[in-house]
Amino acid sequence: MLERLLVTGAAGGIGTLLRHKLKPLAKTLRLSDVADLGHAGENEEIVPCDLADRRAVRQLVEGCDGILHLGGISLEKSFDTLLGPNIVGVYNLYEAARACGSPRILFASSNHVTGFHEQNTLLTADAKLRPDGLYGVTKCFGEAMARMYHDKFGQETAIVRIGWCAEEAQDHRKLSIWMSPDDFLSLVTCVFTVSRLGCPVIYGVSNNDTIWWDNSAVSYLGWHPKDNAAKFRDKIDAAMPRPPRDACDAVYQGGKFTIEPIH
Ligand code: NAI
Ligand code: 15L
Repeated sequence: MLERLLVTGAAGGIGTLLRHKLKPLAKTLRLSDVADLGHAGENEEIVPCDLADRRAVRQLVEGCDGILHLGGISLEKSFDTLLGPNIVGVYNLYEAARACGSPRILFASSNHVTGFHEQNTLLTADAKLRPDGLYGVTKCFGEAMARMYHDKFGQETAIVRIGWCAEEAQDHRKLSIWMSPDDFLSLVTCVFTVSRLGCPVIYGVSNNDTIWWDNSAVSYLGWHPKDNAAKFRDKIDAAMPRPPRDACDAVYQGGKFTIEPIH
């Protein structure tokens, strides 16, 4: 069991889904965000922090032996909006970790680092980066930081390219990229308990019927996602037509992110 697990971006969508489920992993959960996190529950500490504030991040990381890094901008936005949380913030986090004994990190990367690959391509961990926007480019930066700090300093990071983590898949593309909160929780557990992690790329996806990503390189983690988005297929078919075969949502893994302008 970890002594103190830091969760950045804890007030966000995934942080809210996982907040209570993470409790068995650590004696103390240190929850951080710029947004309101409510009151600290049992075994919780609330530490507000802007990831772009280097000194504050250094203090935030002090005393933590694991970091679940969810914080940042999670959608396509202007470069100026992304710069603080997703670029400066990631540098601040890795430098703070280096100064604080290199606690293991799970970095929430995204399927948008490879969003311009077509949906009929099966990607392995060493697939070429093909970001579908500036948001994806910032996640490529985060992945590169993780790799460099591993090669230079031995810092361990699980680079998790999350598909869509939510209670439900709501459209046809998400049937292929959905990861249930329970499957993410079991991945987080594997990442923070496996004896040697290294710096692997892991596709964050459940055991769905249609699969675009191959996780065979990380079988040593012992992660076996159990849920399957197929249970949402009838509801989605009833709610909307399938996208036309030449629509971005049906061609590219990144879907509509591929047609976002530079904001
Ligand atoms: P979210 O947008 O709901 O939550 C992100 C949190 O980060 C927010 O609560 C926000 O206040 C916080 N944040 C933003 N700027 C900050 C700053 N400067 N300092 C401190 N905190 C800041 O995102 P969500 O959906 O919970 O995703 C979590 C992470 O996983 C994100 O990094 C996202 O890019 C990544 N991800 C999520 C996916 C999903 O399915 N939800 C898919 C792929 C990647
Ligand atoms: C992401 O990276 C986003 O954070 C999430 O909100 C979804 O848009 C997801 O990708 C997706 O690809 O649907």
